[in-house]
Amino acid sequence: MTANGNADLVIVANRLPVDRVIEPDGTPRWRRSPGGLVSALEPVMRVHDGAWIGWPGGAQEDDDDLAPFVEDGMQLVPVPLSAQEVEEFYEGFSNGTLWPLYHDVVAKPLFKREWWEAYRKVNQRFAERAAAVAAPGAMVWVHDYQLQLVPRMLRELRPDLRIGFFLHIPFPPAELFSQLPWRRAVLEGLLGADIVGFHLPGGAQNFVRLVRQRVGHKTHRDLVTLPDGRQVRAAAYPISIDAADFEELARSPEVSRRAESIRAALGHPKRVLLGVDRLDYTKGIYPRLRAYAELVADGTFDVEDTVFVQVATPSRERVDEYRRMRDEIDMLVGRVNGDLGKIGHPAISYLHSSYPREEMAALYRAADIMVVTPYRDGMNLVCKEYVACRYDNDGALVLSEFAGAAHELNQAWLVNPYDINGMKAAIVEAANAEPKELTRRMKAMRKTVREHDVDRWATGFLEELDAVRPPSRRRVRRPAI
Ligand code: ADQ
Repeated sequence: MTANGNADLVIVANRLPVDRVIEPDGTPRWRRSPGGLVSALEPVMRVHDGAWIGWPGGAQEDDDDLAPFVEDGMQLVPVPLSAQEVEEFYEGFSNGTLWPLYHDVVAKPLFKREWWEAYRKVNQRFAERAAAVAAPGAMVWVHDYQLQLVPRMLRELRPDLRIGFFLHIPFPPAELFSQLPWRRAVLEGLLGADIVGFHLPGGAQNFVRLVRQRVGHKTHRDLVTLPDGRQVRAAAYPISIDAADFEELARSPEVSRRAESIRAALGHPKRVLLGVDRLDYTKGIYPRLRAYAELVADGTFDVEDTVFVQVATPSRERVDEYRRMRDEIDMLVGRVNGDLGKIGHPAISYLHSSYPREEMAALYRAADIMVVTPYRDGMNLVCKEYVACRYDNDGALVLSEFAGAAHELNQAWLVNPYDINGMKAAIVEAANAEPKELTRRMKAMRKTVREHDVDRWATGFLEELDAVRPPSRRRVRRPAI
């Protein structure tokens, strides 16, 4: 179907929606890794005869056979990375430079010239694969901070395409972005797209302002006009979850039973607080647990009837900053439980595991208060998942005002994660809220999450991209893959 360059819709993302696993006998196999993005895009991919281009994970040797293949009706095109590219493009420039820079410099970004070279080289490889599989005039949707140069590189190869880009993390203000030695190249990379999407209007405004200041193009509101007359639109498309699906899962008898057994295993506490995050320094896990520990230490909460369950899945463990942060949190939890826990009643139940969706839904059902306190987060889907699972309109959400989701879920108890006393006060208020108050807030948040689901996000973006006038189909160069 699409191996000859016939895909009408091409998704270009850092990762493929499958992982390459090696069987005990040494045979490689593909295992589906369904995430929100793939389930949202799957239906449109089928309608459009779609292809998905991405890194299959791991480091590939030159002789690894990574030919395109078809999985569940989707053409999957692996982009291999060498061990050095994983280190320099992925762990280095993507996660050691861009991730901290785009998240308020919560950690210090490292600017290394060899990382930038690897980033350019890998982005070029992604662009070439996309150019090879896209049909004439196709829509190509490029995702996230690892691939910001792809839109321009792709347009140079295939000016006939309609190209969209979506950034899943915040786009920083000019004062921070301007630190990047390669700032102009990144802005020009993004300007290769017809539509550049962000979670929030603020991200789009930061981008347009930077383009005006640093590239010198004309801008008007959300539109950039390039010297050749082409226009680029920068706008907000807040991502979401499959709310109906999560709710259905939460209502299932298995999940209800599992939620009860989680509470039983915790000793039938009066109150369960929950945090669920990738172990990342942007997520504000440390100040949240400190705030909670202070509430236990001063007697506001008693470990005999209250527990904080913190699920923190390790990620990016080869990046120094992540290893350091994991050690710090591990130490804090050890100290808090040592000082404040009682036999059979830890103050914090701390878990590094990754769970299937059913277990996540059961955890959300088991929790009275969900505490989501990132220092900065593009959107944050965990809080939306919690809301989707609270079909009884109960449960409280304590949410950082620096998560993109705070713009939609403003009935949550909004907190500043840098203000420990403020966080403590909000947690206590949420814990003591009247059922009527909880219902009022949760009902409003549930309406938002139901009405703005991930399907609306994906189709909304693609409809606008589809409406972009296809450029002339001159100079179609399609390199072989
Ligand atoms: P993330 O930083 O990964 O995403 P988030 O939006 O919260 O953050 O998504 C995490 C996802 O992983 C959720 O669907 C959650 O259920 C799941 N998850 C977390 N811990 C888990 C565990 N232990 N087991 C199983 N599943 C777990 C980036 C940006 C966000 C943005 C998203 C989407 O940083 O700001 O919302 O992309 O654009």
